Amino acid sequence: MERTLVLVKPDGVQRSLIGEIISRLERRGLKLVAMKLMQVTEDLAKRHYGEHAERPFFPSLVGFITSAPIVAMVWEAENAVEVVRNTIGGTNPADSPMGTIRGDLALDIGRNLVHGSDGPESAQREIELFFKTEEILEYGRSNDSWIKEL
Ligand code: D4T
Repeated sequence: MERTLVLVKPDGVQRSLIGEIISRLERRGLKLVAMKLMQVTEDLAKRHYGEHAERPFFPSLVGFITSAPIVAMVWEAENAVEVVRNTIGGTNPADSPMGTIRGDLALDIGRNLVHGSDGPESAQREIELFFKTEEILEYGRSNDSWIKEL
């Protein structure tokens, strides 16, 4: 089963939107397999956003993600990466459709509430940055057959 990393960024925690964001992913049917409230260090931020190191917004991105606690999660589903990206909406909330997390709850690209891995390889790399193997749980849900035809 595919897994993806989701972060409720500092703006989501400060705006008391942790529950709202988790709720949308839960209601979609994805399975939560790991979660923690944590402070991102500068080192972790730079590794997580390494692909943007040369971009002009990199320093403010690192400053923002380390500015206050975040919630890090691993969600599981078939095509979890794509499903989560679609649920979150586009990078710029101003262009995100209504019904998406960013389209409904955010306005600014630098305060876009939530992160979702952008592909299966980056998901694996990011999950390993944020979680130890033993922190990711395997369990069944009694309603699985009502979410997915098995
Ligand atoms: P994240 O990684 O936060 O889920 O966002 P996306 O996957 O949707 O978008 P991204 O990797 O291209 O950008 C990472 C992060 O940088 C911020 N950003 C991005 C910014 O502040 N200014 C910009 O011009 C861009 C492109 C927003 C998300």
